Amino acid sequence: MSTGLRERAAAELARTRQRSVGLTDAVDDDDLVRQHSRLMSPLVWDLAHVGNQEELWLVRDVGGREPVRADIDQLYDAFKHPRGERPALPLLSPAQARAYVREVREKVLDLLDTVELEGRPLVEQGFAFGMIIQHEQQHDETMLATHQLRVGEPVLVAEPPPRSRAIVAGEALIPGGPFEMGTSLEPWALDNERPAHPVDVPPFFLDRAPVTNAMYQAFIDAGGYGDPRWWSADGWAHRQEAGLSGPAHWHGDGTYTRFGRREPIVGDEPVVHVDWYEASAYAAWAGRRLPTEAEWEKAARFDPATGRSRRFPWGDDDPTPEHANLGQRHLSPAPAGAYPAGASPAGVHQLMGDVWEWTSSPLYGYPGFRAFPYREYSEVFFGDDYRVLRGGSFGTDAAACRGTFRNWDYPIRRQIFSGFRCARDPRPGELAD
Ligand code: AVJ
Ligand code: FE
Repeated sequence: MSTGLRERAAAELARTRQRSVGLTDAVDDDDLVRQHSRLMSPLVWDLAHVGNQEELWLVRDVGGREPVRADIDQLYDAFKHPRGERPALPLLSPAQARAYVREVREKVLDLLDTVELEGRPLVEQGFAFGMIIQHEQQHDETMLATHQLRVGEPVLVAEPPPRSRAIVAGEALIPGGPFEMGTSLEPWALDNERPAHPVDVPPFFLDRAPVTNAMYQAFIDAGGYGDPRWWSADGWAHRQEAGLSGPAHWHGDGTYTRFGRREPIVGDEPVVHVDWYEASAYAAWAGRRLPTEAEWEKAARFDPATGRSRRFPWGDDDPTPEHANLGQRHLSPAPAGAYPAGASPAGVHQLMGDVWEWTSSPLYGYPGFRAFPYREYSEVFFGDDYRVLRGGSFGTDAAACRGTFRNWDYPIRRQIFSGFRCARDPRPGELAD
């Protein structure tokens, strides 16, 4: 690994830790050890879990060093204890967790300068460091979701998102034909994004912006939550059992609560905190459907000028604040039209950032998938139980998101920053010229 890569890894580790510290220093110790929702861990669990994964992979495996705290591995193994059980475990206290993650990090920075990094797939191009940076960033988004569920005085502050700078409405035609899905080259891509493979995607239309709060309100006003015609059988059963009447955190009077602040709903911002059933019901009501995962990725990556799949809708450059609402710079999605520089060649906006976008697809491995470096990152989740989300949210860091990145959750979940956009097939004769 070159000096450049080592420096980049060190810088990304430091930048990431700053966010973890910000999210955990924002509340007091009582708040850190408390469970704000059965769906979430206490924040102090996330913090020590991040340190434990870093210890397992970087200190012990890559570095070949002695364990820092082998006795706590099972407490922070996400598969040993479901989230609901975590507050009752003999967890490290906030002070102990902070000291633990600092000690692990010191060892990692020490070994990063000197460790042999050739000849092992785990370390080639700094993969293990990239994996651990992304893991911490993923938990930073999880911790942000916990903050959204937390009851109490607001503690997080950020600049408001940029205003709309372009009118973005209607749909774009994505041309039919094969494109390359996934990646074999992106150095820090995770196992489920690999390998690159051709997929034939027939022509389809995709919304140029995510579905907004005003659009979603029209579905509510039209009685969408009371009409089983728009819902699948499972979706309708869940809507009734859970008593859903609108997105999570909406109060039904034109306001919602964001990170402890009750505010008027902004009509042109993408709707967030809807589950897959709600997104699918909206689409059915609108005479549309959710895009498949392959359609979403083709819209986000395919460059018709060259026939090549790029890293992002705007090209191969890493995201900047001009391209996308990522990285917790803002504490909400930005209005449709806020990121003209991030649009795709076909004129599809805000595919990256703002809200995770539900697709119709369940999570499976690509042809030729190989679990790496551990089955529990993604392979154990393959199957029909989960749906794939794409594109990242305002809470997702650029290091943990790209055109190939795949997220997933159960179709009933909406504690994540989940929204959607709609697609449709061409009507008969519509594309004939
Ligand atoms: C890829 C976001 C579904 O948070 O459950 C974190 C990421 N994996 N620690 C999750 C993850 C292990 C994962 N998601
Ligand atoms: Fe984890």
